[in-house]
Amino acid sequence: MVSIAEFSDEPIFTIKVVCERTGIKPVTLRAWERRYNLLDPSRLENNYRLYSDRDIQILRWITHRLENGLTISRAVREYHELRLNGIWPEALPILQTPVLRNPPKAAPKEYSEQLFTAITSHNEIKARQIIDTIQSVFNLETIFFEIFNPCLYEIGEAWYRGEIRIATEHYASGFIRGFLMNLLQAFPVNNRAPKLLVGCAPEEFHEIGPLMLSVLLRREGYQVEFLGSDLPVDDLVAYAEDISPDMVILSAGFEHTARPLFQFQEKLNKLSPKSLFGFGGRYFNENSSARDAMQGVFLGSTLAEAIRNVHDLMD
Ligand code: B12
Repeated sequence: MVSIAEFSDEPIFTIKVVCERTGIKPVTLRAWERRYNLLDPSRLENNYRLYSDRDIQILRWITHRLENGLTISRAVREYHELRLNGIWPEALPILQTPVLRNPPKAAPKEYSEQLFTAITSHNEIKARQIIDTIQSVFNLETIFFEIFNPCLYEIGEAWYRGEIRIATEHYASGFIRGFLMNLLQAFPVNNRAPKLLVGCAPEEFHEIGPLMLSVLLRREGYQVEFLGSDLPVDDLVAYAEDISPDMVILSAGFEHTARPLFQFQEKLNKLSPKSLFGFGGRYFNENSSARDAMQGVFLGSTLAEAIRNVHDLMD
């Protein structure tokens, strides 16, 4: 993680370059400066503005807050408050630079099929190339929901029909899991944000759903710890007692993995301060009576819904 303070404050970039790199229109940038005292760029003799690398990082941080639904005045106020307390926000990973986006050459479905072919033929070089391409043209939601999920679904179906080996299915999930872990670690950890623990119910090994959720929640600015698969309930409660998370989020895909979760919220309620319990996953999507019977909050049948619900609960 890199603090914005670590970027150079030498004024070298014109407004044109800054706007290209941040995706902000010049007129908007000037308005933000005027109305909210956001930046104080140096001036050339002809009065042209000059910005630093640090200014660009500040603007990227601000636009990321806007993408998260904050108003500009609130985002700038948050930034100024941090600075008043002597804190520099963490820089966003370069991955998120909007100006890298090129128009896609094909629809997500097509990339999903290409990825399926590359992975099921164990062609890692091709799979890497596809990942590099999709990262430069699509946002994370498209990559997760429209490329990875259909690809994994097809892999599951092909495995079920006996068309691909178990080794291939493991290779596929390992490849995608690896990419998601790298992504998770590339996002800054925000120590001041609500703390969320995310993982799988006992004996549940399908961790890609909760891992995707962790990446998206960390991108939203939450302090997320991804704990992986097969978490024993009592150990998790003991860990929650140690670190007092705001919420523990667990995923279950089968009846037998969901069963131990029925007493989970009750166990969390004995802790002080209490932590919320959020749950989801294939089993709950398919069994409305189970999700109604469960104590805690069903976060939704999709990850996008889960993000919205976490926002509401954390507010
Ligand atoms: C990869 C994979 C595995 C890998 C997982 C590796 C890993 N590190 O994650 C391994 C090899 C371990 C595995 C094992 C098994 N698997 Co499997 N597996 C899959 C596969 C191919 C992809 C799963 C995946 O990651 N999908 C992508 C994610 C994002 O989707 P998702 O998990 O469905 O999650 C979505 C929602 O459920 C929700 N969600 C998920 N978690 C959460 C959490 C919260 C809080 C919220 C709000 C939402 C949410 O959001 C997601 C996006 O929409 C699926 C195929 C498929 N159709 O999904 C089969 C599949 C799920 N597996 C299946 C089976 C049968 C098994 C095994 C029983 C096989 C066996 N005989 O050993 C074991 C069970 C292991 C266990 N106890 O958990 C079946 C399940 C059938 C069923 N309905 O019961 C499937 C559907 C394959 C098939 N077509 O038959 N599997």
